[in-house]
Amino acid sequence: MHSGKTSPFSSFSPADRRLSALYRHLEGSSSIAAMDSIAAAPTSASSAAGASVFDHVVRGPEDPILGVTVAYNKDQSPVKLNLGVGAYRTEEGKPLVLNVVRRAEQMLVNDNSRVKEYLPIVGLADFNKLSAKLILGADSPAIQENRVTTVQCLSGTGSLRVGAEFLARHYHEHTIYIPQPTWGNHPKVFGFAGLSVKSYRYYDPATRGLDFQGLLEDLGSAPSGAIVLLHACAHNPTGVDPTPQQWEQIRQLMRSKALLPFFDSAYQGFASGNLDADAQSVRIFVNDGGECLVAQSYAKNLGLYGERVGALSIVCRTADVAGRVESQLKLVIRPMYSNPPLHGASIVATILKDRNMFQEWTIELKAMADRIITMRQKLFDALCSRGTPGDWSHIIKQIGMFTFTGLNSEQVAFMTKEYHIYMTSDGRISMAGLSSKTVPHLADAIHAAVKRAA
Ligand code: PGU
Repeated sequence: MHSGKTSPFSSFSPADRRLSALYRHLEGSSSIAAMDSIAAAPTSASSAAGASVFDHVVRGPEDPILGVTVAYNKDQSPVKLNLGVGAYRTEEGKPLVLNVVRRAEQMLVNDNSRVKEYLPIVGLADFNKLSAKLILGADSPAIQENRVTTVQCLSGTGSLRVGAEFLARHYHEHTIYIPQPTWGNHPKVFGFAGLSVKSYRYYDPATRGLDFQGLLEDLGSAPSGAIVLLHACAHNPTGVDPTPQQWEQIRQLMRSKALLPFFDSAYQGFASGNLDADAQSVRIFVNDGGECLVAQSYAKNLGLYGERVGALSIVCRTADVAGRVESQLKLVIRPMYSNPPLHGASIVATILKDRNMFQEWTIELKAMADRIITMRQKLFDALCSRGTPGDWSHIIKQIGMFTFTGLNSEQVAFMTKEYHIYMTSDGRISMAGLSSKTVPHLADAIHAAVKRAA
């Protein structure tokens, strides 16, 4: 703790220790002001007529990612462009519902034998089995040996949170290392679950590539048994992934120190366009027989964003352990949301269990990944043709949904104000929100922002 500063949670009950842990993690960072406004202590109970018992509640800040869409929606300009949230758009700038998803939904609606009963606490059995196969591979020894427990959760975020809550209750080491930088919600998801969040070096702004040495050093000096969050592919926000050789080195180091891998797989299929290739990082860890956690999201790769479909798998040493772990996951889930929603998981199960529909999905997925790659090339070419100062080759080297442009928060603010282009203040742009029509506008904005600072 900083001297003389007490946590706003210090006078709270033990039940608020989670907030306190998160406060300590964030203290000294710019997020601390935000945390103060998440939970300010009440001054006095209000009983006077007319006064609200919530008078002490301060307005919280907008979310750094989802808040970009809020600001975008308020802008009246016809040229406005939202490159904030990682959500796929077509060449026409429209949200996309995959054909295969429409087809699955039709089948579900036409099937009058379907009912709306509650799912079990762990969700739809078919969905869970097929999700584990999708990420671990159909021939995974861990699946064949029944050592994997999979529970359906509320998309990627819910899967991470359920995994974090389980670890906070049942794992001996409460420190989780997350990459620097990472998806902005990670520290909050893990901190609110009661884990202590630390970071490991990941991205080198000088090379705009992986700080592999820094990563190895930081994980090498982590306490034995610590949890390590790894982005399975298409690292958010940097678009920088380790090579297969580097993954192997990371695996060796982590296994030698008994560090526990927790994979976040939010973009399987979006990095390379191939579902198996994008799962390789996870599979090399599972194939050595060791244990790990994997959070999967179907938001991006099946375009099921708002349906909130995801899964948490915990790969264990033995089937017996996996059974006991599952029994405890149920105790985490039951008081949180009782059991997960039916519709989205039914769509996914319908597609994954039908050979033709699965095939159709892979084609549509590849088309989305390819369009993003084309946008990278177009933006790169547009900046080259404008002679924009600087090396922009990282735009075509980076992987997945985002480009981490290297633009600073002032340049981003300028682009928003003058060009109505919305993006996160760390300079991340969602390439999936770009189209051939909007590339020139973005290139003009980047060019002006860079020239202005130069
Ligand atoms: N993990 C990573 C690495 C992500 O990028 C995201 C989504 C998630 C998990 C959570 O996705 P679910 O929708 O819960 O499955 N990140 C996007 C979407 C907006 C957001 O922040 O939730 C993004 O723009 O970073």
